[in-house]
Amino acid sequence: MNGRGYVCLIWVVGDRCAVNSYVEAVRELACEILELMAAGLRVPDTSMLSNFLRDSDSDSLLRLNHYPPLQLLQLLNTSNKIGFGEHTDPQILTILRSNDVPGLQISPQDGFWVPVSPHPSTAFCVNVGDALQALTNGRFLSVRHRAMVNSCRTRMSMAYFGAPAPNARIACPPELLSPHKPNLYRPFTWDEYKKATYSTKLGDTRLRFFTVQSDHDDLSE
Ligand SMILES: O=C(O)CCC(=O)C(=O)O
Repeated sequence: MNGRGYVCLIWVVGDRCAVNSYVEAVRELACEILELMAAGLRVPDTSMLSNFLRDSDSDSLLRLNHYPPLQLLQLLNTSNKIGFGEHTDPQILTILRSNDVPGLQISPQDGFWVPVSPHPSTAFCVNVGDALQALTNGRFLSVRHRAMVNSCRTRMSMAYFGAPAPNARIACPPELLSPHKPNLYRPFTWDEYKKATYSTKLGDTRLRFFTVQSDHDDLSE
């Protein structure tokens, strides 16, 4: 268990393990959603987003989260109700599924949190990640979210994070740019973005390092 009161396990997608067929199914779901998004944006190549996830070097991963109930945490002298602190997902698209214990909240605007009801047998929660925000020049926005612990029940969730390959170039296609909608983000590689992610705090907005205006920003500031 880590200091934030939850346990998390990470599988690097592509390893041989029992969860591979689940990962393949959710990757396919993520790809279909991305193809519909690309069609909705009228991008001529509708697989231009899903191709990042289909790449054999894709850096996608599956994370399993386990949030013990607050009652149990209090016995261990930790009473933090926040199981997973607020953040945006750095990747392209997240497909999240949980048991029937609520806890996920999204923040459409600063300081305002909306609970997301779990529907374990019927629904996935789909989050736009930072890389998709950059790829669509801000048309789809990366959603800030967090997970709260339940007072008496254990919450479990599993999140598939669809990501590009390390050397993939994240750049908005020219069809989405115009003099009225100039590029908001400079092109970057997924590797560069991951470095920015790991050198900042969980809740930081890392896309600000890649905005066109912040070309000269220093990550160490
Ligand atoms: O457990 C949840 O509902 C949220 C998990 C999450 O945000 C994450 O794993 O990045």
